[in-house]
Amino acid sequence: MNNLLALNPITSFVFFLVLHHLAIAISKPAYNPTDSILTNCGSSGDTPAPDGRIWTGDQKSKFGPIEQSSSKSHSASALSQGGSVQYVPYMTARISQSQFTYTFPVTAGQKFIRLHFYSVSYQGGFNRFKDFFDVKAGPFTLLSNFSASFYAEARDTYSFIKEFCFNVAENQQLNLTFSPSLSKYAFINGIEIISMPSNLYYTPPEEGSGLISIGKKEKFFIQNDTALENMCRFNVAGGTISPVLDTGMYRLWRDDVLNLGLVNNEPNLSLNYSKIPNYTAPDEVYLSARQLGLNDTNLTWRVPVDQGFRYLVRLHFCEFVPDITKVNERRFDIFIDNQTATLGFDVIESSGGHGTPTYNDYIVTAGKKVGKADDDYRLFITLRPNPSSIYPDAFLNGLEIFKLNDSDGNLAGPNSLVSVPSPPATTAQPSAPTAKKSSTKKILLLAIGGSVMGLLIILSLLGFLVIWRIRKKQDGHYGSHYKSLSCCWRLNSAAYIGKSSRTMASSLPQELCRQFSLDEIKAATNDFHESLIIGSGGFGNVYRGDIDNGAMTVAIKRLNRESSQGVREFRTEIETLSQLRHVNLVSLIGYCLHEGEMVLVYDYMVNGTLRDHLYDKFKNPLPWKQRLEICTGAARGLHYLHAGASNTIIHRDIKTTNILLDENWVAKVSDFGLSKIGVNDSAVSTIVKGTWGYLDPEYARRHQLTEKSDVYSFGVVLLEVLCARKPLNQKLEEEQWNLVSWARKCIQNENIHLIIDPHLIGKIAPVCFQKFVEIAESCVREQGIERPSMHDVMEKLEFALELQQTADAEKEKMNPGEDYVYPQVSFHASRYTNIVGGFQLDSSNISIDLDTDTTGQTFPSVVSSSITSSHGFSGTINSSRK
Ligand SMILES: *[C@@H]1O[C@H](CO)[C@@H](O)[C@H](O)[C@H]1NC(C)=O
Ligand SMILES: *[C@@H]1O[C@H](CO)[C@@H](O)[C@H](O)[C@H]1NC(C)=O
Ligand SMILES: *[C@@H]1O[C@H](CO)[C@@H](O)[C@H](O)[C@H]1NC(C)=O
Ligand SMILES: *[C@@H]1O[C@H](CO)[C@@H](O)[C@H](O)[C@H]1NC(C)=O
Ligand SMILES: *[C@@H]1O[C@H](CO)[C@@H](O)[C@H](O)[C@H]1NC(C)=O
Ligand SMILES: *[C@@H]1O[C@H](CO)[C@@H](O)[C@H](O)[C@H]1NC(C)=O
Ligand SMILES: *[C@@H]1O[C@H](CO)[C@@H](O)[C@H](O)[C@H]1NC(C)=O
Ligand SMILES: *[C@@H]1O[C@H](CO)[C@@H](O)[C@H](O)[C@H]1NC(C)=O
Ligand SMILES: *[C@@H]1O[C@H](CO)[C@@H](O)[C@H](O)[C@H]1NC(C)=O
Ligand SMILES: *[C@H]1O[C@@H](CO)[C@H](O)[C@@H](O)[C@@H]1NC(C)=O
Repeated sequence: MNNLLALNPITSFVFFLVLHHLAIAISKPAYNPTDSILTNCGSSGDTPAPDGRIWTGDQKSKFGPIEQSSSKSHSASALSQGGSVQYVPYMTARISQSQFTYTFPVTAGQKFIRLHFYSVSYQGGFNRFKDFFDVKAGPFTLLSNFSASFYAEARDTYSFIKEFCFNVAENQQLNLTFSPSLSKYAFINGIEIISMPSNLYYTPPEEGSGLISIGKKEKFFIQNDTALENMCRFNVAGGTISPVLDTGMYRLWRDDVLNLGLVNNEPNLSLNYSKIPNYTAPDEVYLSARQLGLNDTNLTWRVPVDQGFRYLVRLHFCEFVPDITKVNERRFDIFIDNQTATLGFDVIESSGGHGTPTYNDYIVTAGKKVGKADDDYRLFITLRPNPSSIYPDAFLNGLEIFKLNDSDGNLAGPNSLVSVPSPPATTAQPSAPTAKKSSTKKILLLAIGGSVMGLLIILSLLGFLVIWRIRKKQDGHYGSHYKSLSCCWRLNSAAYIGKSSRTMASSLPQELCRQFSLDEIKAATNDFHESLIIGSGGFGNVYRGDIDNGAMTVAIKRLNRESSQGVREFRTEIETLSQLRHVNLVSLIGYCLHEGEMVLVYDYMVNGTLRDHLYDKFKNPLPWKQRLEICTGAARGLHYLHAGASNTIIHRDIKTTNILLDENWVAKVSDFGLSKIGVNDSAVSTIVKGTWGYLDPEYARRHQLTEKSDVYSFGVVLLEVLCARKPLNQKLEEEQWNLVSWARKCIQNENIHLIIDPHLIGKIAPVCFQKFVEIAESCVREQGIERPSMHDVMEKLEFALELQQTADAEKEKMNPGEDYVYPQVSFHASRYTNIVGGFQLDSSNISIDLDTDTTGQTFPSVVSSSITSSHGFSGTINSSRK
């Protein structure tokens, strides 16, 4: 377990927690699907997802797609990656303005079909909100006149999964056809087909079976001629269960997030599956329940559904409370859609015993098909104590709801109607997901999803890492296979950038994220020639170099020999870093480890550092909107490091020279994770690392590193972008040396508008200015606890950008083509009473990059500083330049 121990303590701890769940899932899922097809649409080759499953690209694949007309469908990459959406299968899509069909040669039987969508704009001019299409599977219409963008927008999300159940008869193929509406387009990011045990959701035809049909006498049978669509799947009161931890079918069980009743669980009880098969639901579903609170009269779940359809409602129960072992102790009534479903239900009576899981199925027709359909129809599931019960109580462990096809084979409900946010994204520039303020339809299901998704992704990433490490240990072949696979990620990201110079990459797949020889590196950098140095920092010099006979330009970072740690740690670290993929992170291509040289090879960023475009260098000043876009992008990258990656990564050295810009001016955070490589690990707790001027005062004081230290540094970046000033400039009056103290003072005095970059005067919409200053101010607060999370910063910046775009669009509408000027307004600080300047630093070992003179160069390693300050920074620094 050396690999595990090499990770930081927090991660190891979380690993430990997750491990024991995973061990069960890995060793022996209760069900093993015969078909398991994962298609990564618009992509080629095999790519692993964070949960360890391998997605296969649809290019040159045996499954299609088959085009109907001569105009072919495209493989396109998403133009943005918001929040913590997974790379696979979401970053590429199959996209087309004409019909295309996938044909899957599957075995006979009942299957899950999961369609994965990521609704953003795509390469090739496929803009968001321009998609409208039908999806058909055999005789069934799964989606009709469907717009993934509108659907996502109405649910405040970007990525979502539509899950269907479908029976494939003997010798039948499964055809999935995507047909765009006239002059619109259809797209799909991922298709998942997984077998399910027979009659898990379908009804066996035997006598005596058949489902209760609410309000009707006859029993109902879900037969092979029926298709289902999942509407919700809750692990009631138990937290989200990620697909890897399901019983083998990769179903996602969400937390029901109901603020009602009492939560009860018995995690160590061993269950007796004598009533239902053990693959029905994970044990966790049956070992947690929501029961009536003291003053509650009932438990009610309201699930949004489409009116007029028939639904299968499955309620999962298991009596696990130790004191309740007999019939009649907890007896309750069940109502569905305000109609009586079962009166006097008793779980022990029905299941046959304590600790024995069971479920009840009901068929209900939601509402009546009268006149206009209700856009916001909710199915009510209500449990109420039965008067004959010893304890007046009711409880539920799990809930699943499926929609059944109508008599025309249709499953599609009306589309979500929301207004398109203005202005629509029409630029060729990558326009990233922006914050949404209002949606006409707040949906329980996805409102829940949003809050849980992050955790889920972290969980599945962790799971993936664990699986990967375990498998690597057990099976060397898998390990090396994986390594070559992880290179595909790199391939995808090259495709994403979509420039001819980069697409070269596709001709050398296995060799990316690779190990370079020292000779190769020397050849690329002309033996580390000074003229090729493009930057330098605490870790060493950065060179520009051409590799593969000039086919590709890269940035080569040569780490200082003396600052580096052991070879094994270095390698472990690199493996971790090379798995971090995000549009707003600089990609690590490979490394070289030879004769004590440690070298990292990165994508080369044509437009250099953000700082280069702010001051000192004579370049065209960046327009305000572009600065906002860059800040938003950098915030996304940083948020991904904090929350979206396999474990929390604190950057520790956020500054404008570590935010790089590619040829499309997309911001890329660089140098993440290097703080771990660059210093001896044992010293981490005693040596404060960072860059002077960006350093979190709380961290400097207490030596406690948290994500909030990055937030502070990011706040400094925001101020730098707004004011085009260095964080520290001792050429100014003493009061102004430290940008943060000075800016805070100006904010307090409501004259921050007087110190902004002169190039920006008249260019910032007042509402946007207000928001931006508010964000920056909150980031650089004294106490970490008062600062927002990177997630909040990201969302607020997206909002600020939207405010600016809306204001610009209005100005443009009033005076097309003409220049416009915004009035200059001051920031109102009245709401910010806790703005105080100055802080104290004890004498401590501080190792910092001293970001000083006008060349933009930084000087490494300042050791032993003793600083006391009550107003901004002052004091003594015993610096030693190397
Ligand atoms: C599930 O039950 C089957 C038999 O019904 C058994 O063979 C299998 O080991 C069980 N799986 C788990 C994970 O308990
Ligand atoms: C439904 O299909 C499954 C597998 O495809 C088969 O085992 C089962 O017998 C079928 N049921 C009926 C009633 O035909
Ligand atoms: C598809 O949906 C859009 C928006 O909901 C609507 O304007 C359009 O008329 C619909 N088209 C069809 C063919 O139903
Ligand atoms: C599926 O598509 C293939 C190829 O287009 C066709 O031959 C086959 O008949 C289709 N199967 C079904 C069930 O529609
Ligand atoms: C469950 O078992 C674990 C150890 O196996 C123990 O630490 C934990 O306290 C137990 N939980 C309960 C609620 O008994
Ligand atoms: C329940 O109701 C009683 C009496 O009305 C009240 O005193 C008590 O605070 C309530 N408990 C809760 C948890 O609301
Ligand atoms: C369920 O409880 C809520 C609040 O306790 C109450 O308003 C509602 O009328 C109850 N519904 C039923 C069907 O008892
Ligand atoms: C069910 O009852 C609730 C109030 O108890 C109501 O809001 C809802 O509209 C009812 N649903 C139907 C289908 O009548
Ligand atoms: C499980 O439940 C069945 C039926 O109630 C019972 O016959 C069996 O003994 C139980 N098994 C265990 C291990 O308790
Ligand atoms: C789906 O619904 C069932 C009943 O629920 C019907 O019997 C099927 O005919 C229907 N399937 C199609 C393709 O219409």
